[in-house]
Amino acid sequence: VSTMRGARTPRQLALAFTRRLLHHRHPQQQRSVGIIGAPFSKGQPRRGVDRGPDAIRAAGLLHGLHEQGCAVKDYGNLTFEEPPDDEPVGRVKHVRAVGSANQRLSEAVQAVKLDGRVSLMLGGDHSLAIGSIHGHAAAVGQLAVVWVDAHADVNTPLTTPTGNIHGQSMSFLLHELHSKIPILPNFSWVKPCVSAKDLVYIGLRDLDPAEHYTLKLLGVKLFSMTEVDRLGVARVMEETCDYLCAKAKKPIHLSYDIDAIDPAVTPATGTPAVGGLSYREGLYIAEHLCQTGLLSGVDLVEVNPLRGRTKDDVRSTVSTAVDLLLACFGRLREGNHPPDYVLPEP
Ligand SMILES: [Mn+2]
Repeated sequence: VSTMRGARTPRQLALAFTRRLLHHRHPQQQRSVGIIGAPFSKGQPRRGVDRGPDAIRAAGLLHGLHEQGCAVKDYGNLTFEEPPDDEPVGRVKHVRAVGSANQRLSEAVQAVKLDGRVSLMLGGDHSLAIGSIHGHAAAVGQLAVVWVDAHADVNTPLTTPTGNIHGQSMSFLLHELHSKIPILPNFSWVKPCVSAKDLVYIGLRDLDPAEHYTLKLLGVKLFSMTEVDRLGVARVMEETCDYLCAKAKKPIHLSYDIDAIDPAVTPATGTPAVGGLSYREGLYIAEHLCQTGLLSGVDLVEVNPLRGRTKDDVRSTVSTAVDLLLACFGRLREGNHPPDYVLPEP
């Protein structure tokens, strides 16, 4: 083989050089993805969000990931038990169901991480971020969390105006809020695992007073839609990554709520809020985080195929979710090619 190498013609050498150059411009390290479906809806009152995982698969997620050179393993959908007598605790609804579902999810995410893959959790409602982030942190240690959402989901069980746990997920995960969280059935396994300084919010526009107070009190970095308007999404992402990587490069967990995108594009979701990210801004966030090479866990939640008024509403929501995920795992709008691509010679 070594003599063959030495015998390469100038033309072959030039081609090999061009190929290396192309690879340099298109870094496409093989990405290994582990998909977990979490068809769970008890963190909020609307039925249908449990159909998210299968709708996203049916829209071609796995095919798309394969096409762009990812190694994909689908771990299938989790099944969840319905605890009997799941009465509200204080104002908080379905506590036991949410607690046990997230414990199961945490274990599933840990298994995917131990297999050496980027975990991709398809929800389901956003209460599932509790188990997903908990499991991710249990497997890899300290995380940076990028939470892309119209809402901050940081009410505590004592401040929640609705009792829905999908609006409280982050409160269970933050070290700084530990003393504000009451003891709840089926939640004893949850240990806070995220520091306020390792969290960035993008896309906020619908916060409760207690949530706004909490974020200011803890000094959480946030880019509301006002900052997205003022700075532009490119600067927002640059500042996000500078901030999170200031001290050390930690693995990044991206928790993407589809309602971060404007409901004109993604209407099939439970709590839409006008004035959201455009399709292009949404994609840019995913592309930028992919290119850090630090994405280690991803959630895509709150796609609810029963919430659209028309078939097109649902189609647009689900296909946007797929596009966001493909961008998370290497798809570029400029185009892609397989790493071993060779131009045919006449
Ligand atoms: Mn959310």
